[in-house]
Amino acid sequence: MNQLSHNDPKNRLGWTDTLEHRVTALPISPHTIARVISVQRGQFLVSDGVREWLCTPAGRLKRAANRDYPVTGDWVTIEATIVTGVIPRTNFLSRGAAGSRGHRTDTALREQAIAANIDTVFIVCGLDRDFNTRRLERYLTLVHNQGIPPVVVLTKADLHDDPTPFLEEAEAIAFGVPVVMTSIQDGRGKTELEHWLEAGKTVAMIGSSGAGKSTLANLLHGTDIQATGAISDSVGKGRHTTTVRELLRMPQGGMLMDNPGIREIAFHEEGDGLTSTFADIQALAESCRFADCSHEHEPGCAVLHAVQTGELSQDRLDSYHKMAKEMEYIASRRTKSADRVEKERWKNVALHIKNLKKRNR
Ligand SMILES: Nc1nc2c(ncn2[C@@H]2O[C@H](COP(=O)(O)OP(=O)(O)OP(=O)(O)O)[C@@H](O)[C@H]2O)c(=O)[nH]1
Ligand SMILES: [Zn+2]
Repeated sequence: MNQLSHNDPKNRLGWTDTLEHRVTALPISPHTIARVISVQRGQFLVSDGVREWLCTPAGRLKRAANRDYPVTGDWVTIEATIVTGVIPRTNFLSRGAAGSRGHRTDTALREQAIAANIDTVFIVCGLDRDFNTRRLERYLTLVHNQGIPPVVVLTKADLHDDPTPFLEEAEAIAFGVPVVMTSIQDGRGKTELEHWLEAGKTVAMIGSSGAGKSTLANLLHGTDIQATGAISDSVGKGRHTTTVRELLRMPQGGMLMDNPGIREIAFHEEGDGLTSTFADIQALAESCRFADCSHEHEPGCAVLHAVQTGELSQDRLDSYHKMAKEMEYIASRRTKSADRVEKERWKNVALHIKNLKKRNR
């Protein structure tokens, strides 16, 4: 089996042994592999570790289901300036088919990949008005659901004489997920975060606008690699505060991803993210009288009891219920569309049998 060549320029972009092995199983030449740095209006900016160039997708990919269309972070096969295929992804961040939420959809619900091949997600949260534990919970659930390990990054720590209470509050929610405080003023947190950016690693950032993602990228890179809100505004770029290169090569050896699509991800998975984010409620629920207790009105509910005694905050329970409902809704939509697909299939089988009978008559 092919071993990873140490002077392969692709290594600088996060190419690994695992990918090398995956590719040796495919009928393609390894010379035509590059990584997608950004996607814009049907064009891909790709890099092979030496140079960057623009490509367009092969017709086959355009017709393919959303799932197979290349996204930022993908490793792709290329012929000249045509992207011919996507190398199987290690993982991907996704959302349900865009715009279908709350509307009638004629096609079955599809997962739409937004970014691929990510080792860690930095959940970026500013220690200003942006700090919101409910939103942090949502982000944690979201990232857990996608099966990618998160790290919580609390930016703008310099805005407080003692930011420790925020750290403690975040840690209480994050249940074992690392929480790191940073500041562009004094550079704290940088060394701790660098560990996730080692050679071969790709980190994606998620967080609201103004949370400090671009500033964090600059802090970690050591130079102004990403335009921050303030800088963009001064050159009149207005609200478009993030530049087009979505995958940045970092001096630590890894790659950092700042992709606008990731910011818009909606919940799409029922998964077990709810369980990992609300481990405290899950633990209490084991003492509920009914195994399928919804913790809303049932007698003998240990969760409601914990709210009464003050052990659990009403806010946290509300947040849990809200998220559970959202996931239930998405799961039911998924089941419905699966039912529809199944019905279609049987209709076709029935037609086929009818035709066979006709022919044999
Ligand atoms: N005091 C302080 N301000 C910060 C820090 N990090 C970011 N900011 C400020 O917060 C604002 C938003 O930061 P950005 O890095 O542009 O935020 P962003 O998440 O990239 O925003 P979008 O590009 O809109 O998604 C800017 O005015 C920054 O100067 C920090 O560590 N300390
Ligand atoms: Zn209960």
